[in-house]
Amino acid sequence: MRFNTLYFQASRRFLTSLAVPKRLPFGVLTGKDVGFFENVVGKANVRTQELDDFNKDWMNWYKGQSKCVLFPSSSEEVSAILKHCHDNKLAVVPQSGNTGLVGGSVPVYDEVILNLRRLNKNYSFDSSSGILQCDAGFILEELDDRLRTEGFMMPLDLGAKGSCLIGGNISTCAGGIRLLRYGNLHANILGLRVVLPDAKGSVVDFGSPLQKDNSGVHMHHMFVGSEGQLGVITGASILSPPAPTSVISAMIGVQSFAGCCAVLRDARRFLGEILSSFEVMDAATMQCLEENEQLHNVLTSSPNFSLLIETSGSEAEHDEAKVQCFLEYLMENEMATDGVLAANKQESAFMWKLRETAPLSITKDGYVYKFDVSLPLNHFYELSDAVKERCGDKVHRVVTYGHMGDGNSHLNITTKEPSFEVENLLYPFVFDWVVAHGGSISAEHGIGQMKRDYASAGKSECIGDLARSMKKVFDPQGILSPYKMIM
Ligand code: FAD
Ligand code: 2HG
Ligand code: ZN
Repeated sequence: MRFNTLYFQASRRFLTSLAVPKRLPFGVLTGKDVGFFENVVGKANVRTQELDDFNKDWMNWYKGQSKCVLFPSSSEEVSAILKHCHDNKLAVVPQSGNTGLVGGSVPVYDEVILNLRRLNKNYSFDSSSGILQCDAGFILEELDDRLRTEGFMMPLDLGAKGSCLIGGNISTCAGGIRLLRYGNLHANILGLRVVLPDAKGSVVDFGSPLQKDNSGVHMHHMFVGSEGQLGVITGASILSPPAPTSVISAMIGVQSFAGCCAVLRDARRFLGEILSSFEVMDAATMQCLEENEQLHNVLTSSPNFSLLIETSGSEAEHDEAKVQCFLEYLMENEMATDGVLAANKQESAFMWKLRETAPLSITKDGYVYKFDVSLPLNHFYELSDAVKERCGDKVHRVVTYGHMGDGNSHLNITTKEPSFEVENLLYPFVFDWVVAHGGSISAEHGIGQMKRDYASAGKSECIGDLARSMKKVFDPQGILSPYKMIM
């Protein structure tokens, strides 16, 4: 089997006006390579046909042309594969649940896809220390379910929890809806097993399964959020918090964004350590949920902003009294148009269904321009207003929801069809605006293919130079996930 290099052409439906980097002089997969891979992982775990699901991303924006997906089940197998790819200069893209939203998990050209979903054998948990050690291919929800049987939980939660894998979460430094309380993954990852794409396919344990370890440079943190640019994560030691025994959800209607900021300030004051989520959905989000999903707001005052808050604690009566008192304070001080406290798990689940269905509901409009930005709170919603003014009736909807408690806005602009005009209105306008207002162009989804051209926005040249030097150290042939975050 031999595939012609000239044939390869990157294909994407997103940001079509941006240039795609040329295919680099990597090797081209041969029958000999496929035979080698079959020897390493077994014939059944090498796939060379019907690869669309692996070549395409979740949003259906990017489509690579890989001719081969590998399903290793151990670090040793990953090591043998990466050593072979190093020696033959074959480019590789690590893939976990393929739920990423920036085109990072799919090939740009014909990279070999290293799918890690079979890497899910080793699992151990110490319920005294709360330290979990597991392979990187476990589904996030499965880990959470397992830990709950011992009174613990995963420190992160996100809408894609039923499909994403912990290795993918670590590689993207995924945020989600609990970050406000438990911190981002840098706070919870104690150690990582990583396989390097070097001449030995080195298997290295960075950090350790210990709470405290200052015996060297904390190199494991470099792999958290580095999107598979430096090595393939095959195992992790994670500090898991005890699961709360009392969880309370409530929704609060607010008329202005400044009012939402005041509610957040007072939520921190009233609810203190038990506040675990603070999410926002604007009126356009609610309208989209109604029109596209027939899901109706539990708040009846048709507010401009619907806030979803959650507390996680260990004393139900005490927590309920706190939340009740907080809601009464908001109403007495006319800070909220209305508020609803979930009376049971079903009501709470419905509130979260509203929030978690938002990313799906917008896709039903036709086409979505997606932004995931961090902004200081005083500029958080100003951006949405600026985009509304700029795009006017050229777009179908400007929808804003997100993790307001973390300063993370998910600004989504929908159109019926992809439009060059809208693309040119949004890019680079939004990124320039965000940088000029002290924000970050990627709060939690990463850079991938989507933001490659903007990755250096607001950063000094030195940072880019250092990142490229670092990549050379870990990935001397540059075979791991080329054309993405580090260019
Ligand atoms: P993939 O998409 O397969 O990969 C992501 C990146 O990591 C790619 O660059 C890939 O090459 C690399 N990679 C994967 N595995 C490894 C590995 N083992 N070693 C090295 N590199 C690797 N994200 C959030 O942060 N917060 C949210 O609230 C959130 N909600 C979402 C809701 C929905 C409905 C969807 C579809 C996505 C959401 N996401 C969210 C985005 C996505 O789920 C996260 O980025 C997630 O962490 C990706 O995990 P994954 O297993 O799907 O990884
Ligand atoms: C969320 O918080 C995800 O729901 C997806 O990060 C965000 O749809 C989005 O833009
Ligand atoms: Zn999010």
